[in-house]
Amino acid sequence: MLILALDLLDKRRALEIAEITSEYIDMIKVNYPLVLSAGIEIISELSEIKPVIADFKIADIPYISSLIADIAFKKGAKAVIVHGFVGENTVKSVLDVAKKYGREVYLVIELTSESLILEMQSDEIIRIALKLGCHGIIAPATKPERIKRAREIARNIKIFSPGVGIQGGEVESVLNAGADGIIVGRSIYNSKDPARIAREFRDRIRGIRLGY
Ligand code: NUP
Repeated sequence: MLILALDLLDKRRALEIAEITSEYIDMIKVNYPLVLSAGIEIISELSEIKPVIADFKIADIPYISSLIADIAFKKGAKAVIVHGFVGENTVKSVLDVAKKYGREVYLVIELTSESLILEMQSDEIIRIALKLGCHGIIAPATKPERIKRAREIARNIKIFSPGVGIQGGEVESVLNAGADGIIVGRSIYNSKDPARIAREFRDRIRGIRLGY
């Protein structure tokens, strides 16, 4: 599974990159930079091209978190990303909204960048994801050993990993550690030929899946 992280600020360029890579990607992840500059409607527009994950890293009190998730789902997002460190009540409030819409919730277990406190808590966050029935977790491609550990604890949950490419994560080590999908942004959209790079990532993923 290849997820495009579309962190562009220009709406037209974002839609263009989504279109030209759509053949090779499975989902599009949006984050604050694009949504704050292009407006929330971008979720609906991109959803016409590929399913959208709203990476709002929701980390607020349950009431506010459920409002944020509700807006994302109303605009058509297939999934939202929530910070696991907020604990069960907030995660549950988002899951309740997701159920209403038949959508998905992913928990960040720890960041690709330094995240000292999270590193001490990530096993517990995985347990929350399992206990409450989240659809998956976001685990760092820059720390394949953490993905491996997550896979050991959570056999039946999706693991998506950002941090491949510019941040140093490698497709092979991430997928071999047990991730189901990689999230790639700058390596694709900042390249001279985004469609070709997306296709290359797609082919590498397929190659690993087939054991080449
Ligand atoms: O731990 C995380 N690291 C990370 O980079 C959790 C994330 N959600 N991300 C997101 O993945 C980040 O916000 C960005 O949207 C994308 C990585 O983009 P790039 O480094 O491939 O350009």
